[in-house]
Amino acid sequence: MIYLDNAATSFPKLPEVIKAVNKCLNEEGANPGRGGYNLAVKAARVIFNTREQVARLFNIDDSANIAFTLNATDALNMAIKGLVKPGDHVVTTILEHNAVLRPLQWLEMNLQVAFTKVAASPEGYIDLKELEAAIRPDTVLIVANHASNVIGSILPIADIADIAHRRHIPILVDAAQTAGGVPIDIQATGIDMLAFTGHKALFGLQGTGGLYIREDLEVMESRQGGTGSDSSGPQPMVRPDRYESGTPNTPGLAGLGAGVEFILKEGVENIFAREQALIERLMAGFKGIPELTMYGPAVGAKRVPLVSVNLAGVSPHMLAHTLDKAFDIGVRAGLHCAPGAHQTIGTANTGTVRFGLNYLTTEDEVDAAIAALSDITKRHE
Ligand code: ALA
Repeated sequence: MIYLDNAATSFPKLPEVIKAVNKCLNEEGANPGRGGYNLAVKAARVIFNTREQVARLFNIDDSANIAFTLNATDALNMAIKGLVKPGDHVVTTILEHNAVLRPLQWLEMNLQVAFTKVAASPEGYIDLKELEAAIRPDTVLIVANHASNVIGSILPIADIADIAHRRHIPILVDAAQTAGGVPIDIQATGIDMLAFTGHKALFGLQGTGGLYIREDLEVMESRQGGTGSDSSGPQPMVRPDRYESGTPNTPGLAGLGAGVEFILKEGVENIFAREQALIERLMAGFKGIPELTMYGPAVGAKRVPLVSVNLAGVSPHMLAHTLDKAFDIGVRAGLHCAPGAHQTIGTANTGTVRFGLNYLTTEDEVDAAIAALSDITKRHE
């Protein structure tokens, strides 16, 4: 089949990733940090190595400031609920995924937290002046996605971080769609918290992700429990133990380490350039189909390798169904868990069909998607 739903999760995983998971299950499968015998030490080393690789990828000084989580949603919940207190105010954008919006809505309903969503243009960009104007004296956090999972636009997170820091407010970046595909430099941008998932552009397994928290930023842990360290007293405050109670997903993290190693070897800049070329090729082909509406930045503008479309007279679900049944092409249809992004492009009722490419997508697969769309369009004429 032709898999073009990489914005939901990358598939297939790299052979290196599968090998590392297998190796962990076969040779390193003890409980890390819960024993001094050889196998437990090997398991702990797997996790340490992955933490170090992730730190290299994002230019994080001390890998202990990275906590592994279940996914980006888990990381975002931990960051938002761990920092925001009753009565506080948060600034965010209309483009956010429910992984940001729903924790904020929960805080609004239960802890009198207020939040302001900054609007976006149909191309998926926000006005930085509007963002700055939304900051109030009680604003304690700015949360923004690095790229929209519906529109594909990339937000200027370094500029947003500058605004936040001028006002002494921390910034949390949702890098679910960018980690591994778009350069992110924590030291250069001063981003205070970065939530990432392991199973998209990092090529890891589902059930892996993480949260970077600036060393001196106080964020409450989301759960307490066994950490394998300092068993006798209350929850240890030492990082990353504070944020990682419970047995971790060691095999998943072994795979994540191999995925990040691959990315470091290829170079994020090169990955971005290839993905940019692939999505431009797809969009240039789609442009030749007048019945097709493409959303987001114009062909040639920087974006993550996804594009949402609608074909006149065909519902997104029907289009995705036809792509699957007649052409063996897998894409995501409908609403993609970011209602404000859909409002922004006028697809709140119907949704879109989203094509999600990645570094491993081939030109032939892109061309097959263009040909399939042309064919379906002709059938509906
Ligand atoms: N958040 C993922 C997506 O955009 C699952 O599809």
